[in-house]
Amino acid sequence: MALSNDLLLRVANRQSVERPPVWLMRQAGRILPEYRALREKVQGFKNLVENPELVCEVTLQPVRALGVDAAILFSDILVVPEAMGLPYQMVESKGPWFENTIDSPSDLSNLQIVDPEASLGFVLDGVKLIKGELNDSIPLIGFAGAPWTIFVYMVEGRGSKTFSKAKAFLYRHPEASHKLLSMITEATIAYLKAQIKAGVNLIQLFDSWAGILSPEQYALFSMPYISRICNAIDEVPKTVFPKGAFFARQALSEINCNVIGLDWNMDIAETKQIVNGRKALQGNLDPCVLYAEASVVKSETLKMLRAFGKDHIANLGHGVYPDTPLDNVKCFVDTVKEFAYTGE
Ligand code: 1CP
Repeated sequence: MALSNDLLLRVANRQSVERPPVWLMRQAGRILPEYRALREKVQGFKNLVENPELVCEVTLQPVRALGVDAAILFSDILVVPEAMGLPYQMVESKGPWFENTIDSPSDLSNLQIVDPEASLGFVLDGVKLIKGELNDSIPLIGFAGAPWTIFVYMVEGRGSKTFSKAKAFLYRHPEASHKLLSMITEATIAYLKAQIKAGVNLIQLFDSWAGILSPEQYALFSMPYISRICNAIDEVPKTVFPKGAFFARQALSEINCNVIGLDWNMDIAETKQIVNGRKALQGNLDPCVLYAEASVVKSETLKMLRAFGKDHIANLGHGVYPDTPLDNVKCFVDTVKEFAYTGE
């Protein structure tokens, strides 16, 4: 079905557009007063994530409030390790916590193969409700964590400063690491295919902890699994966001994805040289620019748009921080929407 605003999909498919599409990572969340109000009523993050009606409502909040060019499914990457047999809790103002973790190769036998229709139905029902409400206005982005980032949570059991547990597992148990990464990859492919069947128009892989690996480890333990997922999915365009892995840009240009997401450490001109027109690019304004005065938000956004030129999806270099002034988020979105490519 044709969408009335398909800017995002056109850029992902390398078709021409009059201006870049814009959305923000973490646009559904604490920046919006209506999200904070709902979170006060609904006790616990998981009660939100596991309720399709609320998932739909929270997904649409930033679409209404900000007029962005895409909706992103409200969920979390952690639903996959949970479906594989490691339940998580979201501890208020601390973050995720897993009661059971993968401590040794023998723990892999506790993990299950995932049937998304059976164990992640709340996400798929949410997608169907969102698609109905969006009524073919803008695309819906589905997502999952990249296998390495999910591996980190399964081994560490929470966020970390050093990630030494997860990295130690790679060095001590390379074979079991590959086995676990393969299991996560298979679960992720099934999950993303189910999201696509339910209606998402593009998928994004979040490799949030990509940057803690050495280039050599990244080539061994992350890239092959991302590539396997991209090869398994040809129904919709695919974005890969390798946070912090500036060294992976060349290899990502050569795999079967459509868009590479950049963080703010990655220089735009240098990235364009490396990628050499093979992929569209997404990003990469420093989220902290949005704490500045509106005039600075505007000038920095325009500087970014001009540096990227065409084949660009405007976004931040990572998720928007919860205490960002909402007016500045709007200023960022509006600056992109008022921009027009001139005929270079
Ligand atoms: O109510 C709250 O404030 C809880 C905060 C919150 C939110 C709003 C969490 C806990 N997850 C989410 C939603 C979420 N998570 C989305 C929604 C869609 C949107 O972007 O608007 C998405 C895409 C995610 C994905 C996610 N979860 C990632 C990858 C993206 C990234 O930011 O790098 C990661 C690493 C997580 C784990 C997670 N979930 C929540 C927190 C606080 C964390 C990170 C904790 C850590 O540092 O390890």
